Amino acid sequence: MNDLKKILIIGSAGQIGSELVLKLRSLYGNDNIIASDLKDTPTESIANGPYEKVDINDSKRIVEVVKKYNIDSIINFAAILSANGEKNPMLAWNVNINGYMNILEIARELNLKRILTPSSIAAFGPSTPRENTPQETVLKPTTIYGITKVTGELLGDYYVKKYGLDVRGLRYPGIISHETLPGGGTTDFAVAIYFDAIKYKKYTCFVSEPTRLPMMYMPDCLKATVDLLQADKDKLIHHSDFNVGAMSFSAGELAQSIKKYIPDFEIIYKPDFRQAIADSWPMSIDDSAARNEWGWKPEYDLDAMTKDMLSAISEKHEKGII
Ligand code: NAD
Ligand code: AKB
Repeated sequence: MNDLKKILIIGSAGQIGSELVLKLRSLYGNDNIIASDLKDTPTESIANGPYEKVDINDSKRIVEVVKKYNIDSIINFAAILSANGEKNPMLAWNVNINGYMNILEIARELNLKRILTPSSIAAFGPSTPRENTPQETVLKPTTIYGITKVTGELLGDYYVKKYGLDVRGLRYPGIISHETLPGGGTTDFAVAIYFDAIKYKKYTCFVSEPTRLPMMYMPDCLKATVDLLQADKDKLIHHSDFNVGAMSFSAGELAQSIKKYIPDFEIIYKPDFRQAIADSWPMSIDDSAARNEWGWKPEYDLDAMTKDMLSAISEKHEKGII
C-alpha cells in the first residue's frame, strides 16, 4: 500500500534516518521526502532533496514545516539513545516523550495520515524472558531510554484507540551499518568493532565476550521500516510495538566472524556501565506478530553481514574517508 504523498522525517541525520531518507526518496521521489534535524544545513548524504532545521520540542516550527510542504505523514527518528540517556535522563525524557507528544498532537490536530516512531528492544527489562522474547510480555525496563520507549508505545496505541490516528512502530534490535555512526547506544560496539578491525586489527569491547543481543543489518532495518510504513492498516492487530528480529550473537561470536576474514584480528574485553544495560535486554526475539501481520522476513545473517560490512569499510579506508 503506497498511499503516502509527502513524508517529513524528524531526526534524519542519525544512523538510521540518514539511510532511510535515501531509501524513501528512491521510492517516493526526492521532493516528497523532507529531511530534518537540529543542524542548520543537511549532512552531505541527505542533501539530494528538501531539508529543514526542526527541533522536535518546537511544535510551532513543526507545524510550519508540515504546512509548507503539505506533509501527510511523519517518521520520528529524533531520540536520545540508551547510553547517552543514562548520562542525561531529563534530556532523554524531553526529546523521546515530550517531543513525541508534540508529533502525536500535531498529527491529531492536522489530521495527518500516518505516524511511524521506532521503539527498541530497550523496552524490555531484566524481568522479561530473555530467550525468544514474546510480543506480549513484561515491560519493566531499567534505563530511562527503555522507560521512554515503553511510554512511547503506550502513547502511540492510545492515539490509535482514542483518536483513530494511524500510528505505527517497531522494536528495532541493535542496528549495524557503515554509513553513519550510531548515536550513543549500548549496541554501538557491534558497529565500532568492524571499523577498528579494518583500521587497527584490534578492538577493545565495552561488553563481555558472552554478551548476546538481537541485532539487524541496516538493509533489513530499512526493509522492515518501509514494509511496516506501507502495510495494509486493516491487517494490523498491533500498532506501535512490533517485535522485529533478524539475528542474535554474542560479542565473542561477532569477533569470530570477523576473524574468518581478518585472521590476526584481536579483541579484548573491558566492560563498562553499558554491560548492565546489555544484561537487562533480550538475547533473541520472537517476531511472529510482524511476520503474520505484515509479512516481515529478514535477509541477512551474521556471516553475510560481516562480509558486506568489511568490504564497505575497507573501501572507505582505502579511499582515506575513515
Ligand atoms: P541517532 O542517535 O543516530 O539519531 C537521532 C537523531 O535525532 C540525531 O541526528 C539527532 O541530531 C536527532 N535529534 C536529537 N534531538 C533532537 C531534537 N530535539 N529534535 C530533532 N532531532 C533531534 O539515532 P538512530 O540510531 O538513528 O535511531 C533512530 C530511532 O530508532 C530512535 O527512535 C531510536 O530509539 C530507534 N532505535 C535505534 C536503534 C539502533 O540500533 N540504531 C535500535 C533500536 C531503536
Ligand atoms: C541502543 O543501544 O541504545 C540502541 C537500541 C538497541 O535501542 N541501539
